[in-house]
Amino acid sequence: MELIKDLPEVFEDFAEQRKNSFLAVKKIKEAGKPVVGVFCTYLPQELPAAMGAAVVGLCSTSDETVADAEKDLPRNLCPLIKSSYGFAKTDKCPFFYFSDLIVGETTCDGKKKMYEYLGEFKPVYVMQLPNTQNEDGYEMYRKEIIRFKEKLEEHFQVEITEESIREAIHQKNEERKALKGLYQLMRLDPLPMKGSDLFHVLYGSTFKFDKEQTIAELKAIKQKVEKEYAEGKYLEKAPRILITGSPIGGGAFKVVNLIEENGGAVVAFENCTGAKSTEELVDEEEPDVYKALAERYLNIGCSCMSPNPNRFELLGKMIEEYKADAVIEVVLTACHTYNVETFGVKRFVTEQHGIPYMAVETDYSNGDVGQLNTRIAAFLEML
Ligand code: BJ8
Repeated sequence: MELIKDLPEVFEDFAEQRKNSFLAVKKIKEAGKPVVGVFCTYLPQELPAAMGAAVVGLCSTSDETVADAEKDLPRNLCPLIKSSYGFAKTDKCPFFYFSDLIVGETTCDGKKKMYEYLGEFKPVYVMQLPNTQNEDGYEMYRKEIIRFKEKLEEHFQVEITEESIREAIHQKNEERKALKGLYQLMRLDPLPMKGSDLFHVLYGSTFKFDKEQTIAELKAIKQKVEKEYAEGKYLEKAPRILITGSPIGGGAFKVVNLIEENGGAVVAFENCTGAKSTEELVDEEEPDVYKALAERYLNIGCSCMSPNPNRFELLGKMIEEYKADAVIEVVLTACHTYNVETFGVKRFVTEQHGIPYMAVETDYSNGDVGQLNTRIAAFLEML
């Protein structure tokens, strides 16, 4: 595939992709294709994909409906949870509206309790996610994955064959490789593109429904970036910042913008939407397809796991690979698991890797932009 548009325009298109997909999802519905709404990286998307469903991410990232949510939910709750609930309650999100089934997982306490109320607006199915990555946990999640497959079969009156799951695994792996191929360009120093542009592509691609085309597009973007780099188009040298923590699309993305506005270069995203959801492939050689899915998905190093060694392993690997000068952790307000983990992450980053670390707690509003700006500017100045 050859990219007709220039890179800035391509990045702009991806930044608008979520909104642009509203119409696409309507068309998918009209064509009689099922739509499955999902919340979390732990969900094996290969299963709905294997029955030909479109999978849409529902984690709402704006504070537009937070006030509506706060009429029912506590104010002191993670904005991602309030926003998700608010969009469902007010029916303002087309992805919620068109979802035939919404699937959540028992990740953090706030989210799993919110799903109980969400079930009053929409058909909701909850996967029981173990909180520990040990032998029993993998076996339990394997069973949960089979239970989820059976739920899909019953709900949509379809049969999901093992062959179709294998095909979906292969396609998802190809998508992961294409995403990884693109973000790994950020190992280069000086950088070939802005971290914010990269993020828009990573985030925007989750709202593209034609996966073959998306894979081809991602590969084409990579080629174009590489070509321009070889021709001498790259960014000026700047302190290289690695982002970790809670998911950061939408309202919380202000942190990335502030880092770049203050002269920092965001080189990598360890959190969901970045490497956490992409780095590891599903083993296509494993004879037991459900075991392969359980091992890949339960391995994700989210702070809802206790202990959570895989997060530290990935983070350490990325600090080295992307030659990070510092780590900034973004914690969504009232996200207790990530917040508690900042203590361990700080020690890991500063003591084991010898680079500075800062955690910022924020929500989807713009109320703290001034204060964040001051802190980020001071942090970058110190580097
Ligand atoms: S795998 S990061 S998408 S749970 S909702 S834990 S921010 S208090 S989103 Fe997540 Fe899956 Fe983990 Fe990724 Fe905190 Fe808010 Fe909970 Fe959250």
